[in-house]
Amino acid sequence: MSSHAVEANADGLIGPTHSYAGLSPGNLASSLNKGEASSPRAAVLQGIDKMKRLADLGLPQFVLPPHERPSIPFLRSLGFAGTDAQVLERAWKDAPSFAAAACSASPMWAANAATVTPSADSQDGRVHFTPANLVTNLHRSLEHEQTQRALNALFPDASHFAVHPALSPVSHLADEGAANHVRLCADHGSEGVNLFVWGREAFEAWDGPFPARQTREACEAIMRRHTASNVVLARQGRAAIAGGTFHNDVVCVGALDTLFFHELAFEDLEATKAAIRAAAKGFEPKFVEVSAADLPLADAISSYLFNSMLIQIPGEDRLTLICPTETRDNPRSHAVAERIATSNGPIGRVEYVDVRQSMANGGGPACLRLRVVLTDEELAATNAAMRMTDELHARLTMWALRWYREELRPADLADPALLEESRGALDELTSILHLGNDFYPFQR
Ligand code: SUG
Repeated sequence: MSSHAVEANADGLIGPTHSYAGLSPGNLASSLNKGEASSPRAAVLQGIDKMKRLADLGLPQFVLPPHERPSIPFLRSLGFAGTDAQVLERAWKDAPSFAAAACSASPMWAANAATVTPSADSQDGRVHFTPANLVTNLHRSLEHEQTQRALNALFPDASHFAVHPALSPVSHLADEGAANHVRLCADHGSEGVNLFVWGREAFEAWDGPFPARQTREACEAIMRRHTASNVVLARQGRAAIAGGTFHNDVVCVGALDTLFFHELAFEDLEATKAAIRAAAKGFEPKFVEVSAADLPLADAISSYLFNSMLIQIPGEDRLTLICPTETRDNPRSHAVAERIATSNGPIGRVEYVDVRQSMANGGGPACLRLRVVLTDEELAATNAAMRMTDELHARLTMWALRWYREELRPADLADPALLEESRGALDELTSILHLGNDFYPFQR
């Protein structure tokens, strides 16, 4: 059965501690920019503007709130005691790597917030969410509980939505959410193909130079709990991971019947394509493949051509690819993007968006958003206060200008005034987004 459905986006609002701490081995941008000064204010404004742009194109757009950072509860769990300011000071003195992890604004990358199965693909007819445990990196492993809370706030109606807890936070079940999942379909409301991409097996002795962040078994567990139909499991290319592809969405994006990817994305490309074709019901998948000769992997990763949003603008026949401005700045990537748009294939247009602050940590336009396919009835059951409108855009802009610092150096993360500013910002945000006054640990 197929009903009318749309693809909504929920973007992570960038938090006041946005910084470059070099926390993610295998994510080359994060390592390269370690120690640089960041601009939390520019970052959050770029994110807010991107959300408005998508909303203006006619796609439902939601805001996922930042998490409480620095995470004082996490530092207390390590035995640091005293006032909150003392906890922070002692942690920076005795365990600086843990303190840095407690400060990361990484929940901004909502593609890693959860894996989503739309109701058209689940047996009980509900939309299923599993927050990603993100166990591979310490700073990201702190996210899933608050993410679950945020998803419950946005999707509160249990008759339409099932928000599961994260998988057990162990390396065997390492999960990075929707960044390793692609859904292809004839139209959003009909049954799709769920492509899960994994980097290693739970009990495999992994010997790659960089971590493989998703296990096959994590994908299988999610598929089972979501009762997802039509699943294709594909191994991520080992060479891609070794080259800096820490998530599949760095080299691959799909929408409707189209899969756009780099030739090194999958370990066995032909088998992956055959499995997708066999699983597709009522449509013929279209593959838009970019060769390493046209675009070396290193250029794909530094320019993030594939970490783009592939969307169908209402009323248009062909898809639009929304790339980061870095794609335009790289001559090879730019040439590929322009050729695709003029080649009469499924992608008819390329646009560029400035998310440079996030990009410097390896987070492009596609990293910042979680896609959620919703029927009209499900859309009506979401929390309307979290939906981007002109009014919310104006309010969030004023809010950011009031609370966010223009510049932040890594050493500033230890400043107790930053903790106070962050809490002030988040406290006000809970009333803007109607989250209640016990949404964050510091409010409880
Ligand atoms: O997990 N960077 C994130 C970027 C996530 C991008 N998401 C997707 N590709 N879907 C990560 O590696 C760096 C933070 C720092 O180094 O301060 C960081 O966490």
